[in-house]
Amino acid sequence: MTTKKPLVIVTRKLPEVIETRMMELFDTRLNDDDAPRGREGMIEAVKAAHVLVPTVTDRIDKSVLAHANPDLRLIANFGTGVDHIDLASARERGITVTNTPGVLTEDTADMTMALILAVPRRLAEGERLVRSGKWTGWGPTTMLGNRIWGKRLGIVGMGRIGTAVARRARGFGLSIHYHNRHRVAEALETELEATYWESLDQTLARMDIISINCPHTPATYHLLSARRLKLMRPHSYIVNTSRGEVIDENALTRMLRAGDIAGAGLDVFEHEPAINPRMTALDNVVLLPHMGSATIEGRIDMGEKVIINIKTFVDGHVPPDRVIDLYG
Ligand code: 8YV
Repeated sequence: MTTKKPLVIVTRKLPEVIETRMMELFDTRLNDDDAPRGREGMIEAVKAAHVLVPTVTDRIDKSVLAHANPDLRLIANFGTGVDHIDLASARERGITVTNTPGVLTEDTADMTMALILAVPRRLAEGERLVRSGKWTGWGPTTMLGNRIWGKRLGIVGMGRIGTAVARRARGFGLSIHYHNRHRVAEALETELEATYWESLDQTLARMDIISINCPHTPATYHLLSARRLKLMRPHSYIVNTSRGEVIDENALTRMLRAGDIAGAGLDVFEHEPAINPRMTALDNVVLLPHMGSATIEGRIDMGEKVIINIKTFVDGHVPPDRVIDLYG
């Protein structure tokens, strides 16, 4: 660091208590109008900052980092996923990257569970019907959805969030199945009465509901490819609160339109905020604007993690949430 108080550039508006604390601790430049900076804005930011605090809406690729100030030493991401940051380029430039794991696990798992309930039970469709004024009253065969209790939930990615989803889902009578790079600890499998599936193809072919809870990495881009999606059974549902890029969204849209799977609950999209208009036209989907972790408590916890990461780093220590580039 060249100055005692490093110049910290924050790309989006954060909760007030976090911004206030940052202003006290660092020479902080905020974004009061909260407009995403875009590529040119990001270039300007990396040219000036000693510490950059970006979010998922900032693309920090090789070409942006090529403009980085040599004193840019830390990218303290406000969020857990770091797929918008070119970790290899950051490493080459000696820039440390940190994230905010753990504090958004429970909130994201809640939203995942909400989608697991909402899609088979047609929650959003029912709400639209009431608001439309076209509801003519109760009927024994109207608005029938599918029972959740007793069905098989297949969790793809049994990390913190996947595990938290499993704990909730058990309370709703779902049986827990999972696919993961590694089998989880036996004690956890026992607690969750979870069945491990080594083959993703087999998982997709045998489940009633699939929940995507793995991160987006080069290895998981389009993990749910057109071929794999076709393995899912026509009565099955898919929920995604991870990253849109994990699913081939066009292939999923085609399958939903054709009735090749029963429905989808999506909080994330491949080209956010753009969404395939064919997807938004469908009734058998529940679509949310990337709000899985959007609670005020969660955002404050995330901000506190960012502050701790910056402070620790500036004080000359290894920050607690340093991201290790597994693909580097
Ligand atoms: C965040 C998320 O809101 O932390 C993540 O990876 O996906 C979200 O829940 C967002 O990414 C903040 O940058």
